[in-house]
Amino acid sequence: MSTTTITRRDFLKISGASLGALAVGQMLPIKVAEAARQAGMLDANGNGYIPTMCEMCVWRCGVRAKVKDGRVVKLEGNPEHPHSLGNLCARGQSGLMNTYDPDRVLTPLIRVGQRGEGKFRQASWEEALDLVASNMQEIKDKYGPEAMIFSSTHNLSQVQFENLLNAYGSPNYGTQRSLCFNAMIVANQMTYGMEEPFRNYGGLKYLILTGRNLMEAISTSETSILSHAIDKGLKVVYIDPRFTKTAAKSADWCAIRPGTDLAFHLALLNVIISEDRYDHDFVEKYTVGFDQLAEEVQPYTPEWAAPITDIQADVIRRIAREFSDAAPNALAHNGWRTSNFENSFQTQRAITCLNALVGNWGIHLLPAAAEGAGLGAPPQPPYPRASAMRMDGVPWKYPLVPFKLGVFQELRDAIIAEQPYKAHGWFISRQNPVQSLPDRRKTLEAMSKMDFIAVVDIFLNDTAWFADVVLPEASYLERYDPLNVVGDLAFLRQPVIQPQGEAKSALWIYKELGKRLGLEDFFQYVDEEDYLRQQLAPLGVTLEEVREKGYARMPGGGEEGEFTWNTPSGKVELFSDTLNNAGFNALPTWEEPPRPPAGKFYLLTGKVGRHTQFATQNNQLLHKYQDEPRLWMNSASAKALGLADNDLVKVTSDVGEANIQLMVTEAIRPDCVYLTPGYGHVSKGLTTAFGVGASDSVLHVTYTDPVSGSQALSQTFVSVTAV
Ligand SMILES: Nc1nc2c(c(=O)[nH]1)N[C@H]1C(S)=C(S)[C@@H](COP(=O)(O)OP(=O)(O)OC[C@H]3O[C@@H](n4cnc5c(=O)[nH]c(N)nc54)[C@H](O)[C@@H]3O)O[C@H]1N2
Ligand SMILES: Nc1nc2c(c(=O)[nH]1)N[C@H]1C(S)=C(S)[C@@H](COP(=O)(O)OP(=O)(O)OC[C@H]3O[C@@H](n4cnc5c(=O)[nH]c(N)nc54)[C@H](O)[C@@H]3O)O[C@H]1N2
Ligand code: SF4
Ligand SMILES: [Mo]
Repeated sequence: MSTTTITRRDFLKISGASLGALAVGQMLPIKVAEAARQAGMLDANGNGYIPTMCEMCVWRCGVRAKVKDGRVVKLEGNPEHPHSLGNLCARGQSGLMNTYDPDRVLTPLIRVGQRGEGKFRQASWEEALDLVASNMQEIKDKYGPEAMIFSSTHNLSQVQFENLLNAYGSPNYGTQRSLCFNAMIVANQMTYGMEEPFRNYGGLKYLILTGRNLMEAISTSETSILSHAIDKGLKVVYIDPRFTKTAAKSADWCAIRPGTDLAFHLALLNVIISEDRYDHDFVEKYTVGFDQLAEEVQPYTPEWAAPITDIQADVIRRIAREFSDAAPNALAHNGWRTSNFENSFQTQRAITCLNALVGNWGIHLLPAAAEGAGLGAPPQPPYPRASAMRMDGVPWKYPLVPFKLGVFQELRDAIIAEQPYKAHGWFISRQNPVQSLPDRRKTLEAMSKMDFIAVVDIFLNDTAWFADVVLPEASYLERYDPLNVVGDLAFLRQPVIQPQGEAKSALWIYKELGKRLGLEDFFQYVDEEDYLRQQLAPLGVTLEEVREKGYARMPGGGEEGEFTWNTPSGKVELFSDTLNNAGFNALPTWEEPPRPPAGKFYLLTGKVGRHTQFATQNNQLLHKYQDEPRLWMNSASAKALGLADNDLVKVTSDVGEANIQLMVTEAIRPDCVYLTPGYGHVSKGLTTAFGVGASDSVLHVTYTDPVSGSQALSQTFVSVTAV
């Protein structure tokens, strides 16, 4: 067992019951407390509300944190935040338990046992930072900066993490994007010349959701807008092999065969074109390649698609007609992860074409605002040129994948293969690749090849468990982060309590590492507050003013020019020359997905409303209210296998196996099983989550779409047997 950090009793001593003995407000950051008092947010005893932002998922809803006697006692929604509109989801409300989790890492840790044994000793920041920096410098000197891998998942201080890796000079950067939405982004870029248009639900009458489980896989404002729109009569067609909470709120649920969403959408295109139901005006003025598309989809009739998708031909035809009848108030949602198959990219392309045919641009699809434009930034010199090729194959193997997206799973596999060269170090921040990459065995193998691994997290997560040094970040209620721009507002994350233990902000950690690596010119901010002041400079507001409301208004946009799509033709590209020139299908074309051999099931994954990814299972409140995960199996399949509800079963894929209890249900196709992601943690430093459930990442085989670099999780097939 680990000799980590601080015991539960120590924790209570510093943060819990004994706090009553402290002077009131003593645990509040002094400047924040001063400003809050002056603004009348805190009473004379230091109790009241401080505005900040949630970080329990990427939506970063506005929060009003209720503080009492120097502790956060409740989190409420900030009504002025456009994401939450005054509400917080179950995860957001439970956020204080992440901050007060007895498993928090509160001092830097240095490994003392074997890697993966979980034995660490506490260390000072000085020692831990020196150790990380000297290893990074040694790797750079011996093997070049490319031998150091960096990886992190979307967060507000990521801009400075990227600053560190770019200044250091490594081209090897892994993010969650290729595990998540590469197919959607690259398809949108090919058709529209932008990453993701904004979806406007105002006046929308008909919506097709393809594997976008918005009622559980929450996108705060969109989830609530959708919910209200359904109440007001929006008709939703939901396509998912599983009956989810979104299916329950939809007019139609089509239990599609996994991986065949492309056939369904091609058939919709076929009906709309062959029955002359498309918006001629929009197609002629604003698209290229319609004739080629019309020819391409000719064979894809509903009768052709029915046996492939298991959706009846008359249902497909009805949906196509209803969809086009509702034009332009019809929308095919581009989803994020669609079918989770290698052909998802073509499905995404088909979805973009469908939207063009009903002419919903400018009404239900709008260009998204540029992120963060208008804020100031610390000055810095240009980055050194990274001369080595990227290990993830961008662009030499994946010519259309933007550098920013990358192909993380390929990077991991290249580390194992030591191709095109050998990597020696890995710096991971705010990410849990041991859980989030498919095929855990491979991820652990890649980690075992490293001379050195450093992790920045708030917990000893499953990846930190295998690290040499763990650097503890202050929790989101204890730190500043760079501003977050949402629409025309820039929101502030400010500490509502002092960091516990020795935890520090990521802005501080990266700057300290930069200093030790001789890269101080890239980190020209004195501290977090100075960083924010530099960001706010062009806005003409002071940090003190922003603290009070929790946000600043961005300067009004300039004159809006006429909109054109940023594609080579300046139009919506139904036929894409870019795809053609790169040797890929320029039109959405049928690509047959693999099917499970007899006796095997498709293994489905998908979010649940009360957890975020692999990060919240240790939260004691969320843990209490979320049922322990079981493997969903259709009752007919269970019967055929002689299995009953709650039986312990063994799930076996080509790369791993896991034992888990069965949940017999009608809510899934007979040829599929489903497992909630985020369980089966390996770190014993997560004392609440450890030993609960099983990990689907152990089972997932690594498949990658050659066009977008997206992984394809539903392509993993498993057998299920009684234990
Ligand atoms: N509560 C909560 N909300 C979240 C998150 C979270 O962790 N927790 N994560 C956020 C993130 S990062 C993301 S990317 C989004 C993801 O949100 P979604 O895009 O909705 O993704 P998932 O929940 O992964 O999968 C959605 C559905 O796809 C279905 N599916 C699997 N294979 C197929 C197929 O072949 N065809 C079709 N049509 N459906 C299929 C699954 O059964 C599942 O119900 O959610 C975001 N919101
Ligand atoms: N099997 C399976 N695999 C999947 C998915 C799936 O549905 N099933 N979903 C995919 C998707 S859509 C995505 S986006 C990826 C996500 O994959 P990851 O990005 O790897 O997963 P997260 O769980 O978001 O990792 C976040 C880490 O940040 C830590 N953390 C939380 N708060 C803080 C903080 O304030 N500071 C710091 N430094 N750390 C913090 C948490 O402890 C956690 O270790 O996974 C992908 N992989
Ligand atoms: S959706 Fe929930 S977890 Fe995500 S930021 Fe909003 S309140 Fe927090
Ligand atoms: Mo994601």
